Amino acid sequence: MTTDQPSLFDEAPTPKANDLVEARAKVNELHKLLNQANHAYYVLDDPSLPDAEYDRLFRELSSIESTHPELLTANSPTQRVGAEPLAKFEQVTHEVAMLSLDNAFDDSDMVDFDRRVADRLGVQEDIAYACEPKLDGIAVSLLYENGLLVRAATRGDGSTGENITQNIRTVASIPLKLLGKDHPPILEVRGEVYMPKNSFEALNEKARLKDEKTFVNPRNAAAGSLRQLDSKITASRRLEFCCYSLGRIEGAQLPVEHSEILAQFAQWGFKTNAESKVVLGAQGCQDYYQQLALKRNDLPYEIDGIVFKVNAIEQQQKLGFISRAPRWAIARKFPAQEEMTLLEEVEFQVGRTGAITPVARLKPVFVGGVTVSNATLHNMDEIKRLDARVGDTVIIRRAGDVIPKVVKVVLDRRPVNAQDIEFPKSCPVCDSAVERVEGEAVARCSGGLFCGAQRKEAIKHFASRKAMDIDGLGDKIVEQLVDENLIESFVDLYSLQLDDVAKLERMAEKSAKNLLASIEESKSTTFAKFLYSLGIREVGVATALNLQNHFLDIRVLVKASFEELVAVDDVGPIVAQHILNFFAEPHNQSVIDGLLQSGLTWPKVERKQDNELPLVGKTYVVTGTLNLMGRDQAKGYLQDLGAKVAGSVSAKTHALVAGEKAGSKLQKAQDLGLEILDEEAFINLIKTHGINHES
Ligand code: 5U1
Repeated sequence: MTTDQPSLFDEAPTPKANDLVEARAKVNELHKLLNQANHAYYVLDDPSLPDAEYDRLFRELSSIESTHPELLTANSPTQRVGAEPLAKFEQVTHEVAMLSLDNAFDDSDMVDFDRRVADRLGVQEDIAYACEPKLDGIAVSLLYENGLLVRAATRGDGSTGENITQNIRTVASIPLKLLGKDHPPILEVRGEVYMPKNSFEALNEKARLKDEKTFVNPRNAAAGSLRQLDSKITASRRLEFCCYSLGRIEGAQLPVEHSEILAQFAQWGFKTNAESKVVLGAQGCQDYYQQLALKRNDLPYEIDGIVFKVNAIEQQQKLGFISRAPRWAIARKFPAQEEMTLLEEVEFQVGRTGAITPVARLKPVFVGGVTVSNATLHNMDEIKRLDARVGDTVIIRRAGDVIPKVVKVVLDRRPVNAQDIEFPKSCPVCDSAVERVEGEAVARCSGGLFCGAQRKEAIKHFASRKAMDIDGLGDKIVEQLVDENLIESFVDLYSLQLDDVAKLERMAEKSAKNLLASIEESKSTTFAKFLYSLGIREVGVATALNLQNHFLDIRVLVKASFEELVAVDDVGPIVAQHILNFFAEPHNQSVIDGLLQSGLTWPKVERKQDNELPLVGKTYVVTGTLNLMGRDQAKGYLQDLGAKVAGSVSAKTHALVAGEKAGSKLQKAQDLGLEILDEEAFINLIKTHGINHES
């Protein structure tokens, strides 16, 4: 009989062997601690150790491994940094084929699917379906022997894939050693490796700065990162893994429902999708699809649809497969976010700050749920990087509500007469010289408010809701007023006469009167709104509020030095310089004087005492739709009470204000156990501190 207990008859260990025994025990303990910390950080999004402690344990393990190389194993937490580059990927035969999925494109496809399932099973009652988002990544299969990761493979053609074990070991959310207990001798887990949206943006931004090729979408970035022979490159990319099904199991049994199998996988340390849910019947599937469609843009990863699977494994087995797709699952697709179309023309638009942006005029194409005929090309560097020419076939991407952009040129389809795109040498609107600041990608018209385009944009900004909020002064009216030479700057708005306004196109006398009344009404404002409306570069609503609360008086602000400006919360050297430049410009000085002489006023701003800033030191995040106020208004109230308002939820967030249709931020706040205030609770909070949102 063998036992782990030392025998009385064992020879006494030599000091060296003793040292090794101790080192082995320490290595095992460090593996356990680091694996648990990794799981808490990357899978649960709930760090269990401070970074400094994690680093200390990691260094301790590395140091033991370098003194005792015999204790270094492939599954050590130190081995996630990548290994020696491979010459090529070996082929892997999948013992159980990796399936693909049939697609459903609309509600009726889903109803048909549900009917087929019920008919084949011969059941009358609603079928239970496990549903979850379909991640837009790369399918992989992970093989564990006795709880240790021994092989990872791509899907390939479903029967044969590529061995990408070295690369997969670098993905922090994949357990190298299963957590928990009762690990089957053989377990194959399948799921998707993907790149979260923020990692994708950061990776592309880095590539742009280095003038390198960018990835078209997060899926391509994930694929490109996984198919690297040098796993150190994979290690440098932030990939994640989410499991969605069993490949095979030997020597143990799993639960009898898909949703319970996923719960078991989570126990063993795998990330499963937080949005997963079991619903009943075709109606349940449709409701789930609608809910996820609303959340889609807020999720931290890209999805291209929803996967619905019959939840009972016994029913799955009865249903079986047709060719490579199971009869018990279907992918309900969302509208495509990328399409191909023709680049018909490039126009150059001049913005409020003079930035000249090339805009692609496209043959209209349906993408991301809308018809798109314009897309941004950002700047000249981007046009060069894409190598775009007029006449090219291009790929347009419209993800979420963001402006559609040209992400790729299909070079194979380039016609012989495709034309180079020339950047204008002078402003296309006012003919002033074009300036390009060293190191900046943006070229600007130097005409300032002499340029009609900049003037129009400045006035539109001045009148906008978060600025002077002039009801009825829409973009078209501003354009007419400038084109008819009725106004040159926003000061002139305050001397407009009824006759001037009434002669504009499609302007009835009543509307003209209403517009003049709104202009008059806008004279009572706040210091912060006034500052924001001036359109100083990089001074948004939050910065304007900070400037107001710091300087209290415009006469003090316009004379502030660089040092005084950078002392304001969230004002860095660049913003401070923009503010200085703005107030130093004689034209801007006369605009400010003119506005004040026209009668613009605001209540005196008093310095708040510390006891009037009850939320000082607390960070809030506001998300979702609030019914009784805008999100900016809610943020303003929080700032008035001394709170900091952040854009994303983290362990440092004090509380989340969550309106309707709150998405991933709400989920994250719940996962982190943060305080969550609905609109009513938020209104009560500000009320207890003397703010009434109705007044
Ligand atoms: N979320 C999810 N994606 N996905 C892809 N589940 C899922 N299941 C799949 C595939 C190919 O296949 C199973 C039906 C085995």
